[in-house]
Amino acid sequence: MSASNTTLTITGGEALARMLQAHQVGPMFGMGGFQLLPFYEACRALGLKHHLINDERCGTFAADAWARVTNRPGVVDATLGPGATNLVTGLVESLNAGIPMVAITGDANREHAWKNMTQEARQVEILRPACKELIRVEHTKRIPELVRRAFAIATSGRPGPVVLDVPEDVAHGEHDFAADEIWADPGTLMAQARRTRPDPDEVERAAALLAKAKRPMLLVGGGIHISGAHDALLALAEAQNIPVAHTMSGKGAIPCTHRLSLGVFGRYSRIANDFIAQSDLLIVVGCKLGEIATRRFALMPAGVPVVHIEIVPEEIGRTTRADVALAADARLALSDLLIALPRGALPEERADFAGAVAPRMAAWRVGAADRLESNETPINVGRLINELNIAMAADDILVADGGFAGHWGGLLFDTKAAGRHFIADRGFASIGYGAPGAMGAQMAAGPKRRVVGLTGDGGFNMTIGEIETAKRIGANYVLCVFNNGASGYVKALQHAVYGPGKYQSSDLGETDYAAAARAFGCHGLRVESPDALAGAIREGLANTSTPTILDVIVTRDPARMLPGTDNRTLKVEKGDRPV
Ligand SMILES: Cc1ncc(C[n+]2csc(CCOP(=O)(O)OP(=O)(O)O)c2C)c(N)n1
Repeated sequence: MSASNTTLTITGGEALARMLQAHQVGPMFGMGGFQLLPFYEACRALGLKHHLINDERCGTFAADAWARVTNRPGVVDATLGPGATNLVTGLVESLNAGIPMVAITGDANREHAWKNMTQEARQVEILRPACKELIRVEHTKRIPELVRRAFAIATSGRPGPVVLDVPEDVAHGEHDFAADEIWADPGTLMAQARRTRPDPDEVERAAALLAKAKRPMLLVGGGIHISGAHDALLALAEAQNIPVAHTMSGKGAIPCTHRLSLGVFGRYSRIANDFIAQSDLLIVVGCKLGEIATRRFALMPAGVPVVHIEIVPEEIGRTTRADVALAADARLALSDLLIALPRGALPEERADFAGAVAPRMAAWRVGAADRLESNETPINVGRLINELNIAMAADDILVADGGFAGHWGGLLFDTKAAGRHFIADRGFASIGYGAPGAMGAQMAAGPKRRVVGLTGDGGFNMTIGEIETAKRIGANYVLCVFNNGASGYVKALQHAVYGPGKYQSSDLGETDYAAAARAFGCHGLRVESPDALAGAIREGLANTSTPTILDVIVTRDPARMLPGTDNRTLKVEKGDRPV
């Protein structure tokens, strides 16, 4: 009998599982309930990797980080009602950051829906604005078609999360599927799917502007990773001698150690904003030019032409006037631009402009040495990041939580190779991403590549239960907890805006996170002295049999917590140390 006329009489839940298998999904994260039980049973029977998480929000964070490492859709599931509503924060992270994800939610049996069914909520309405698309599955027999649609939407255009909302009767109901209905379109298994080229006339205009520009710059966002456009970017930057600045999500666009790397631009700039002020052409790549990138829309200099390469056409011109719109996939647009440029010598001033990058960065490092090499106790966070720079391999990945972890990590961590080696949840900047994000990234990276997570104590308090998951599933990352006994970012802002001592609801109790980690069966080390950092990090990186939690006691002085000036605070108190 050929596959085409074999009949599979299976539940909707099994059809879902078989379709996910056809899409070659990685580990799935979820927490079950009655509605999706047939899906769970099919995962078991088919041998799919599915992991119980302790909180659905953390499931979405883990799936999001997994997707950032692989560019393939992360998969998460939740039961109806509270399970579904717990997905919201993670879905919005992926939506805003353009990360492909498929989320499956159980929903009420339609025979009794809206008769005060237990745990019932208007979850479709709650979830719809939190995702790129919500697909309500009304017929068991349509599951193959709708799963394919979910992957096509998740991976194309600006990728994003797609929710498949599956009522109980659809998941439990049976249908006679023809075996050849279970298939996946190979073009939709990962981002960037369905690449588009820019308008050739616009490419010519961009090339003409670039050919005569004396001080051009590339400003790069997270789209560079989604597109996998690193080689095309480097080829253009090197051939044309163009300095590259990036957002936090765009870190790794080119290696931070590259002679053309200006580091982060926008609110957390070191030297990049100064170069932007001198530039005569800005080429923006895969970046929304939002609040942080533009220093609350005050950064982009008037009168300097902007070429905007962006996959979502309507994003162009949304915050910043664009002179040339390359509405396209970043990789194709960058390579088309390079091809369209005239051969021959570059304008003379280019060498001076690009040549100034490395000495300026070196000078900045000298100025920051008091933090990077600080011997103070409690530990200076700059010293911690510097020790990670020394200890981590080019292929390793740093995952940073909201709060100071993202801020300090985005600023000071040096990627040594192009690619997504720094993952921060800048789509929504929720605290609580660090631990589950490190788990998802470690699952994606495999045991040979090491993942280090950074989290604040507040963010860790939110999600500590997920170290139980990490231990159970073998996500043996190293997690550094910035133990400052505070909702530190908030306390530092209160200090800067209202003055010393004017703190409200920003202190946390003292907690021994190393002991807590040991209680979960993980390796836990408390690090109180800067001299102990290097050894503790090495010990964590060498431990591939359990997660390692480093409880790092960092500064408790709110005057010294911010690594740089935050432009929302009008006055910066004496003692703040802008980097
Ligand atoms: C879910 C969520 N709630 C509130 C905030 C606002 N917020 C930003 S940083 C911060 C402090 C976080 O404290 P902690 O996790 O201990 O990190 P620290 O800043 O001290 O390093 C808060 C509350 C947020 N980003 N996300």
